[in-house]
Amino acid sequence: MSAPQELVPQTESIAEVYATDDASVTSVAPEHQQRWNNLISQFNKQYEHRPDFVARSPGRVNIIGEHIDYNLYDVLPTAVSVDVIMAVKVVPAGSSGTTIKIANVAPEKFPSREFSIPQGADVEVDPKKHEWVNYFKAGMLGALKFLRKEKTGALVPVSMEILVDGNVPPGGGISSSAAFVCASALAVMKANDHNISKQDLLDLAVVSERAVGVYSGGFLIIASFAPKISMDQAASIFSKRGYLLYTQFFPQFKAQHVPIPKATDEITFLMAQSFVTSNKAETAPRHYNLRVAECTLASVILAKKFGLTLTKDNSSLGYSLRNFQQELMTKEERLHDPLEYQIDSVIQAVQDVLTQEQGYTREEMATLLDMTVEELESKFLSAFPVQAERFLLRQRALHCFKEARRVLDFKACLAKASELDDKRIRYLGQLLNESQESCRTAYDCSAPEVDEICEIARRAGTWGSRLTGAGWGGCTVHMLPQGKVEAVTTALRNEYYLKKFPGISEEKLKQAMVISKPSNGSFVYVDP
Ligand code: NG1
Ligand code: MG
Repeated sequence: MSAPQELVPQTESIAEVYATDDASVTSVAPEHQQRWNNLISQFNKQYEHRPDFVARSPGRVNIIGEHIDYNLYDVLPTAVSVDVIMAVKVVPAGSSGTTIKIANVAPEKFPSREFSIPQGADVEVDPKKHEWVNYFKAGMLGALKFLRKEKTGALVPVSMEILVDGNVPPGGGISSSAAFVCASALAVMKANDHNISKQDLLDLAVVSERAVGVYSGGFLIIASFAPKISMDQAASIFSKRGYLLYTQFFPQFKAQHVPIPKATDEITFLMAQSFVTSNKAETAPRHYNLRVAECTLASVILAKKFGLTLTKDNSSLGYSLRNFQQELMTKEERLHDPLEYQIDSVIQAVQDVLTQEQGYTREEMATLLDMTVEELESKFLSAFPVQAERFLLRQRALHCFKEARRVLDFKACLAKASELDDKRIRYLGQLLNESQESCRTAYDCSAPEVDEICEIARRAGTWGSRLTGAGWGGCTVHMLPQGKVEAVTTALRNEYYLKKFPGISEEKLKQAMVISKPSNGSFVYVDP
């Protein structure tokens, strides 16, 4: 018998956990109790009274399904144990408006800030100024917009005193930004006495995070070009301890908790940073943005070749590979063929139609689409900066379809039994390794350092190792038996971190590797 895969109740409110609850349901992992206690006592010192509640949202790791969320294909992320916790005391708003005092447990890195919001005004976020409080402001902006829509009459947001502790390694594939924005939005909702549903928190957090895009030369370089509903926030909000979050975006957002069955040797996930980060503002036009554009162009060119008309969808530029799949299938096939078969058909379609290994120029794509180069550029290459001579449509589309298939295979394998035998575990590992190989070759989003980390880790005993997040450096994820954690982390320490960064501090090494079981999503802890 396999464990049930539960559909996530999207309208359910964010859980509220009470200080009096039994420790096993409080969701605060015992190993984090110290950090929570410290947050409360530091709050006491800073503001001279106790907080009313703590809002919390975790980072996330994508286990499999890379660079396919913006093609509206299903992904399998989960929340991790590192998170942002935010202690809050509500202060009735004064006549002059709302005042926010926000401090961090590490004030030398994240200095305290105080700002006011005049009555009826929006929170102002200046994305050109890189400031840690921008993430809070972004969450607050979304939350207040939401509250204004909900409430009749004028909204007078309460003032807040806040102390933050975040231990999600920043800038590295674990979505510290989503954790921060979700926790902030949740804190503002709770402070203003609104029990928000998971779905509403998701919708507003996705929009919020766009307020902290990365700007360069006056252009918004990175906002979320991911779907309008993003995997990052979904995983941070909806995840459940012990489960992966099977997240679907097409035709609309839906999520399901997929249990990880027992195995003889307990399955563990390890995240390891490469510490090579490309400057996203600089590289996005050649990396992330370009991939989004390539996939969109592949979708519309495929559709054109098959004489199909795509209806606009929820993806960043309105046309996704999932959308093409939908249109290519006959009604019969859509109804009766398992998704796996349907994906096999689109893979064949790409192989037949997008034959140019060397990629496509703007002129070639315009000809294929019966439009001028100017039209092509204004339609597909102007929403955000993209730099490329050639667009590798074949390779990108093949990666996406095959990765989408791997997600389904991974999920199906988890669902097959309540206990995973060796053969199945090895199969899951193989899917992860294939994902990495495809990211490296077809999608060209790995980095030599990432490949090296994966090789070292596999040699030391992981079942599967791959990049996670956007790539081009960044973070890796590994599936391994609990019994191999010591061997793998030691190998990475000696063969990667100490070798590549001699003199690396212990603190940095501690941040380098995070061992995590799939964890709970957002919740509010009341009366700590
Ligand atoms: P990271 O690099 O972890 O922020 C990004 C996207 C995801 C997804 C992955 C690639 C944002 C905020 N997140 O993740 O939605 O597309 O890349 O799978 O852009
Ligand atoms: Mg992010």
